[in-house]
Amino acid sequence: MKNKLIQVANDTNSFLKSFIKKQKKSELISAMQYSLFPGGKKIRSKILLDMGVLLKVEYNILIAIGAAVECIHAYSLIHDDLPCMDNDKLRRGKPSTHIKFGESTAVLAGNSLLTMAFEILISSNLKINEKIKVDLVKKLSECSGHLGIAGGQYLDLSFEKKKISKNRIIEMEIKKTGKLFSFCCAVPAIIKRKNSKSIKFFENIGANIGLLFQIADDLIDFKSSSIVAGKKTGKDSKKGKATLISLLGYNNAIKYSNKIKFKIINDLEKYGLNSNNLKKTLDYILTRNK
Ligand code: GRG
Repeated sequence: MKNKLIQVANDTNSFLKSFIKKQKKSELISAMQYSLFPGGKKIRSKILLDMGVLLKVEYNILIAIGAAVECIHAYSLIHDDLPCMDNDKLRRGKPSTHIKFGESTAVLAGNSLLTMAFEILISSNLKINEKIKVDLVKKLSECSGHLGIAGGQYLDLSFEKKKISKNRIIEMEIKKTGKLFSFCCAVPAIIKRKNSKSIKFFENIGANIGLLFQIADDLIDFKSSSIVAGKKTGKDSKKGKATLISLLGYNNAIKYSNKIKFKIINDLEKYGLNSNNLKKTLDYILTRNK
């Protein structure tokens, strides 16, 4: 599984490097590249490819769309680390983008990565029909905005140092982290022009994968060392973050994540052996240490 993830990360990075190379140069490019590579597991691209196997979508198309997703993800990490958000100085084992380039450059590099994601989706490099591109742009903007990542981040910050119910924490985590995974899972169904019920089915699987991913991320913050994780750990409890671990406790959070994993596997049962890659990725998500 690790080799496949490395392959996907390399292919996604190659796509991004050649996409950037074809553009005119600007002063922001260094900060944008710094937050895209090296580092970053590119796990969202991997999920996209695993889901693509279920509906038999071409690899190169999925790599290009994964590259767009990774631009949004990199943008969200740059902004997440800013002093006005989580104020983190270390990311992927190196200084956060605003530490390296200054706050204003980091904000602008983040904004530019957001728009680059949409440039990729509508570019001629992506060999799919225009109507599908519009549907992808619509879905990705929905997942990134106030009903998705940005809205989830708002909730995350506003929940600090408050007693928050399980359902509200789940809502926050599904928006903040799950929505980008929902997009990845919906992509193959959008490309294959499936109906809205089927797209919703895949989005729901993505939301659960995102929830699983966020619980694993919180477990890393809880138990791992900063050196291994490549970012500061132990900060959730210091900041009074509302997480499923702070609410349920360590062991119950693990039990809950296994329940979600079982639900995802159950949902994918009809795809038989074709869902094996995804199952291995889920195991990786739960056992990873960074
Ligand atoms: C609207 C895109 C957008 C952003 C503005 C700052 C913000 C609002 C949202 C932050 C969302 C966020 C940082 C969610 C956390 C998700 C998460 C667990 C990130 C870690 O992802 P990994 O482990 O990181 O995949 P790597 O380093 O492997 O890429």
